[in-house]
Amino acid sequence: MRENENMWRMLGGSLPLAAMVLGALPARAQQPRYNIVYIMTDDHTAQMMSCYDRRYVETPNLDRIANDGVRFTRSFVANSLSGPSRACMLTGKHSHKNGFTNNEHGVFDGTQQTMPKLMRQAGYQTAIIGKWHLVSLPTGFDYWNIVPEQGDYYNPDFITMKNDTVRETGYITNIITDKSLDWMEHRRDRSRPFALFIHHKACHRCWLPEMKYLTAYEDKTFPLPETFYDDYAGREAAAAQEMNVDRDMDIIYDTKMYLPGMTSRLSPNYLRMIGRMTVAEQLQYDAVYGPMSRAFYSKQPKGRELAEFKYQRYMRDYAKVLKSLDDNVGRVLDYLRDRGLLDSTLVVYTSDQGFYMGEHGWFDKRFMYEESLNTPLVMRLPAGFERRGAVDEMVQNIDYAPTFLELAGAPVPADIQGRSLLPLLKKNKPAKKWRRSVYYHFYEYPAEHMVKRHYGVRTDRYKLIHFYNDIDRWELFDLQTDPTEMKNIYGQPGTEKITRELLKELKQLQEEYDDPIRERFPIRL
Ligand code: SGN
Ligand code: CA
Repeated sequence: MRENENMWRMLGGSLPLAAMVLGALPARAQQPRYNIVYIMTDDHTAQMMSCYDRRYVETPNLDRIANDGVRFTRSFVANSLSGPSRACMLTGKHSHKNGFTNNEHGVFDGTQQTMPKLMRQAGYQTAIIGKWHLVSLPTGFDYWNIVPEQGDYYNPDFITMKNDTVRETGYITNIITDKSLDWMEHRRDRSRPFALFIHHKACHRCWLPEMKYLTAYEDKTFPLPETFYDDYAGREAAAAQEMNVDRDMDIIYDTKMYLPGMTSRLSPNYLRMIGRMTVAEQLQYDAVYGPMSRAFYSKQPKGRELAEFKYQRYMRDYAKVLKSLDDNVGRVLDYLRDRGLLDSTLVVYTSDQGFYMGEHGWFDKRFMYEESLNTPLVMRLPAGFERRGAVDEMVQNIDYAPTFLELAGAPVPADIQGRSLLPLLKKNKPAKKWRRSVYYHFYEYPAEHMVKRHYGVRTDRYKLIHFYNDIDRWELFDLQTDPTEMKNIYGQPGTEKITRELLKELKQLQEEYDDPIRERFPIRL
């Protein structure tokens, strides 16, 4: 490991010392060259991460990142869906600018400017391993090895840079990590800094566990969220969705209650996915889910009993998948520690969006409500960055691109819409000047889960949302008095002033980000 980390360690990881010693080197070498390890999961939500929420699970390795570094408490996405979120991250731009507004009809235009391309121009090596989900093949990476579409949990296929599809043996979270460690250890050029993007499938639907965790959490009963039996009063779009744990979870596909010969709407997907297991794996799997299924069908629970049964199954399976993920994040941290790379590396852990764990009765994401507007974000900072603990400034996934570019010493093009987070991270105190609101726009409708199109603004205390297309409804929430967003106060007496202020803010954001939707729904103040 004779490489830049040794230079960094020689300098004691100290910025002033590094600057002094590097003074004699050419311009680009004068800035310490930090590596970036960006780990992104799929559908992992802050409620299921113990450094954010202690009610449900323990995630000791994810918490290591937060404990040694920072934990963002107001970390948002721009469009709560996989492909769009990934496109925002890669470009630093909102969906209407990067062109990938929804999973169903989107094809990412890989000829556009992206952060990995700019990192390469700045001398970085770039690699991405795991879920990609942007339809076109990756551009801007020196190395990539991705899973087709959503990928598979068991013995998954990977697409290679030669565009071959290769079936691998094992559980996807382990394989993605093996490949990532292998790239860092054997495949990269150690004379140059790197940016490695580790993109997991975990914990996407339908939450299929690794063999060694098949029985984990089976003796745990998870508390029901207080909004589980939400009646959606005053929130018409919330009432129209199809992502209700009770009504919309498929008993075979989602909760895995299957006996041979049974069918359901999504059972073909389920049989295809579990059909990838080896015979030995299938026997192990059936030994756990078989007896559970027989007990379920002999009992035939109904009404609330069935709803809560589905909720428990959902929580348990999701938590099992998360256990493998947490182990594998630990492997990456251990590798960086053992190779002496931690002081020269920014480690980022996030998800493509948050998720509902039964809140409002839901699974899935999409809505601008808190659980899915939020996404977990923790970072372990390289030497020279002093911020620690909770970071309460509002950040968004369009900010990652400019952050990484600034860290690489590369210019941040003016058309990037996000803001570098480095000013928040340098000193151990809140930033003096920061953004006061974030903009959100969701497009995928009509589509699976039937969440209507909407855009909106969130400030520190309030949220204003406009649902449009085949509906025209506004929602306003006071997050201070109503953190679970059960009371839409839009149009209520006494809200005139705050509504006007939020409309002004929304108008300003739509202008700043140049969202063409403002021509269709001009805001007149
Ligand atoms: C699949 C899932 C949906 C999920 C989307 C998008 N259905 O279509 O439940 O909302 O992915 O998820 S499934 O029957 O195929 O499991 S995303 O994270 O990729 O955006
Ligand atoms: Ca996702």
